[in-house]
Amino acid sequence: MTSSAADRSAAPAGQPAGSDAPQDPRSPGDARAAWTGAGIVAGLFGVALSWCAAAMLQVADNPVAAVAEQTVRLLPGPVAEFGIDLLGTADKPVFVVLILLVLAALCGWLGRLRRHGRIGPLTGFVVLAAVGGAAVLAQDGGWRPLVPVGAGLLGWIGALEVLSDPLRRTPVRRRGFLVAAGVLAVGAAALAVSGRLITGRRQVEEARRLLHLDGVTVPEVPTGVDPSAPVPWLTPAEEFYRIDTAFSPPAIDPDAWRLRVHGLVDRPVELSLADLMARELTEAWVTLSCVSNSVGGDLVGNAWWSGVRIATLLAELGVRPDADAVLQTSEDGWTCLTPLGALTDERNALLAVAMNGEPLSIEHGFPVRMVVPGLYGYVSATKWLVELEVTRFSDAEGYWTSRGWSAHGPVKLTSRIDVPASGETVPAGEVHLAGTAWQQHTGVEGVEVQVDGGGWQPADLALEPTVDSWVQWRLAVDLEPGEHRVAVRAISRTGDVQTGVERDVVPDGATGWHTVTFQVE
Ligand SMILES: Nc1nc2c(c(=O)[nH]1)N[C@H]1C(S)=C(S)[C@@H](COP(=O)(O)O)O[C@H]1N2
Ligand SMILES: [Mo]
Repeated sequence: MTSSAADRSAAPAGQPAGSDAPQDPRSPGDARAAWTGAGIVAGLFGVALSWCAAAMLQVADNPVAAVAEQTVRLLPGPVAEFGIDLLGTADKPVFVVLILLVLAALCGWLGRLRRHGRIGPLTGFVVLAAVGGAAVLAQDGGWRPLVPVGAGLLGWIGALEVLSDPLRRTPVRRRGFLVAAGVLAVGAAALAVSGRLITGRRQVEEARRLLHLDGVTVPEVPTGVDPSAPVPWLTPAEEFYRIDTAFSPPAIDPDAWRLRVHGLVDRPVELSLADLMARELTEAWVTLSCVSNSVGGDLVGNAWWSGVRIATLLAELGVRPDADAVLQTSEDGWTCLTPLGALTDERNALLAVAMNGEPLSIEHGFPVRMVVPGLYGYVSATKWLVELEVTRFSDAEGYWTSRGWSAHGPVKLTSRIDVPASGETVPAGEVHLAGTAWQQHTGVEGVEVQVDGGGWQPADLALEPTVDSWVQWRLAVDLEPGEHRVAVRAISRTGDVQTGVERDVVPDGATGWHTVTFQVE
């Protein structure tokens, strides 16, 4: 073809910087931007390639998710909590975007280094890949998760080679560069989309859809429950709060799932889902709440759970007398330690397979999770459960306990005002106050409301069918126009009055009365 002099005079790639590094004579700023762009596009391409490879190999965590997860693990506890507090349930997407931005910036810089030769960007990419490799190894172990990292590295190097070629010509081949960048960007998007389509999650969604769980019944909301309560009695799975450390929730094939029960027991076992379903099924209303819920917060939900009682199972296996705890491990390596007593007494501590009459959603622990009435989730409610080890508090530690949270996590007596909301304006006359209160497995006996610092008035409670779920309360009060302040407190079935002393969520749950201030006009 028309191989020009310019072609032949193009600097052989890989030569060190110097006179042969071509510059766009019209604008050095343009050239800089083009090299930065080349780095960023190459970066995106490599990330998309690794994500697609991870999906194809059904590796649970792609390298970016693994880096995100490991970074959070390395953060000091209070910093991680501050982040979760600040961002709430959006913490994970925000963090992943942050990591991608840092990566894009680094790749842009490596792109600029490419002007001066291959060694710089090559070293940079290898270092970045090493970070990703270390993160996936810390997650999963085994060689498989390393394949996507390798694919990403090759993607970075290859894409930058392709993009740097037109930029290194004299004169620079703008068109060639733009076409190559466009093709690679579209390729990256296509890889990302196909990764999404073939990810193991889709197959597991399908298996979940086809799964029939014998004996699981749809919830019948108890009569006596307030149907017009501002917060519904039953929390649908899609609205149920979600708290976990997983950047991509484990997608577990229900057929391949096994639960290993071992440790201080006479007869360790390994159970499949079919083994579990062959046992007697227990169903119950249980409210689940998070220790990180601040006063008035919404990290709490009530559901109809179906599952197998852990107490019966443990009794069959023969628990040794020196055991006092059970260490639970999830598919993604999260752990928590539960007092043995809470799993062997009369309460319905469950290996739950269904929530509100449906198999658990992937986000909420499919195929099997724990639900223990009366304990906060961080010490009891393991999702994607794969292992139970009967042990002793002196020999084991859970994920959050090793990060400064209390080893024991009994739920505190809590009440909340759901309407009116703080800052709301309501019409004068009879004002309807309503909310929820809970102390699972102890039960709520009464709820009292205080208006503008006056005396405590008893609220009406909707019938509570079990001590393991929340109660709904309401009270109508006559209020004059102006600003009003309402506080709430609960009284437990054991006669405790909810404390007004304000404490933070760390180490074992917040205390204090929920108070709202609103306008009446
Ligand atoms: N595998 C796993 N299980 C977990 C967690 C986790 O991070 N990983 N978080 C726990 C915490 S702190 C709470 S409050 C509950 C929340 O359950 P949900 O997301 O279904 O509401 O899950 C518990 N189970
Ligand atoms: Mo939690």
